[in-house]
Amino acid sequence: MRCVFIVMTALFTTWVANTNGQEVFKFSGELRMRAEVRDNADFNSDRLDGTVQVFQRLRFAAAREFEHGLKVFVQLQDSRLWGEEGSSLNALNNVDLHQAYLQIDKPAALPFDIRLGRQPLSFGSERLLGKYDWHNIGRAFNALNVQWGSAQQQLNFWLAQVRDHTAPTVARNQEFAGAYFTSQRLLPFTLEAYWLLLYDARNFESIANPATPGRQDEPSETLDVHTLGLRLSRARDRGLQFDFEGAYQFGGRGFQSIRAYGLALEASYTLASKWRPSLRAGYVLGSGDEQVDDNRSETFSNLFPNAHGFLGAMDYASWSNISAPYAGLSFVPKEKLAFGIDYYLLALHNDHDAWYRAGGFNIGTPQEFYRKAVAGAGKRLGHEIDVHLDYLYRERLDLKLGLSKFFVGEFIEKTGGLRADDSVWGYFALEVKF
Ligand SMILES: [Ca+2]
Ligand SMILES: [Ca+2]
Repeated sequence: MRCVFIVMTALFTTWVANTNGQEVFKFSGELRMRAEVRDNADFNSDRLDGTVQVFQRLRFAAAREFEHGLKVFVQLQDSRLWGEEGSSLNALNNVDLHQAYLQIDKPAALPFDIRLGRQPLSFGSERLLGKYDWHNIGRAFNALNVQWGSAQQQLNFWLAQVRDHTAPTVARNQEFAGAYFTSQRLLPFTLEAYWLLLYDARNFESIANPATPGRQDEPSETLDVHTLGLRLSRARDRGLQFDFEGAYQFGGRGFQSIRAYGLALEASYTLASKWRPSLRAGYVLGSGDEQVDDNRSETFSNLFPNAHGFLGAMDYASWSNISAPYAGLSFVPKEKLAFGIDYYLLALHNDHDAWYRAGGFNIGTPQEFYRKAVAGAGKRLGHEIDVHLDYLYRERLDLKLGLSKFFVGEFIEKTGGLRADDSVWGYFALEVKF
C-alpha cells in the first residue's frame, strides 16, 4: 500500500512539474466492439457453419516528446473474442505491446528522421503494405524506418524482422525491406514509386509443403521476392478522381523463378450537390500461375496488405490470381453520416492456379487458399453485393453497419461436389476513440 502511495505521489509530482513545461505525456485510446454474423463460408447449405462472433479491441497509448526532436510512443493492446475466456472468472494473458518506438528527428543535423522499434508500416493504397486495422490485432513490424524529405515529398526506407529463428517457437528467418517514394509536388496528383523485398529462409524447394523447415539455409531453397511498383492517383472532394497502380514481382522461390504482376485501376466521380453522390468503378488484376509444377512461379503476392474490403467486404478474394471488375455508389447526406452500395464480379485470372483468400499468396501454405483450381471448372468465382453505413453518434461513438451477400459462380459450383450455395455476412461495430 505504501509502495502504491509513493508511486502515485511520484507520478502526480511529475505530472504537475511537467504541466509547466512542454514535456508532458499524451494519452490516447480506442475501444472497439464488432459483432459479425457469417453463414455458409463453406458454400454448402448441408453443412452448418454459421457463426456469430463479437470481437473486442482496446488500445491505449502514451506518447512523450522531448526537446531536440526526440519522441517516444508506446501502445498497449488487448484483443479478444467475447467468450474466449471460457469462464466469467478466467483471465487471458493477451495484453500485448502493439507499438513501441522511439523517433529521432534529424540526428546530428542530418536530413532524415529515424523511427526505431515496433511500429506499423503503411504506404499508398495499402494493397501491399498496410496496418490492416479491420483485423482484431492489426499489423505491426519490428523495424528501423528512415524518412527523408518534407511533407510534400518523402522517401522512406525500412528494414523489418518478421521472423527470427533464434526465438523459441520460430523456425527460419523472415525479413522485409523496402523503399517508398511519395511526391505531392503536383497536387492534386500524387505519384508513388516503390521497391519491396521479402526474404524467407524456409524451405521452398518442395512446392507441396514450403513451410516445412528444411536443412541448413540454402540459397536454392529460400524465397526472395522483389516488388517494383508505381502508383498515380488524384484525390479530391468532388469531381473526377482516379487511382492507378501497377506492380511487377521477380526473384526466386526455391528452384522456381518468380515472374508476376498486378494492376489496380479505379476512377470515381463525386458531385458537389446535396448528399454528395459518388460513383466509382474499377478493375483489379493479379496474375496467376499457368503451370504449377514448372520452374516459374507466376502468382502475384499481395505481401502484407490491408486485407479487408478491396475485393468485397466479405473478403473472399485477394490480389493473387484474380480478375475483378467492380462498381460502387455512395452518399454523404450529412457530415456524420455516409452509406453506400458496392458490386464485385470475381473471377480467377488463371484456371490452373488456386483461389486465394484475402491475405493472398505469400509463402504457399494451404491456409492461404480456399480451393485449388480444377481443369474445366471455369474461372468465375461469383459476385458480391455489399451495403454499408457509417454514422458518428455523439461526437465520439462511431457506429458502423454492413450487410453482404456472395452469389456463387461456375467455379464454386463445379468444385463444390453436390452443393454450391450462396453466402451471407453482416456486422455491427461500435468504436470510440478517446
Ligand atoms: Ca454451410
Ligand atoms: Ca508455374
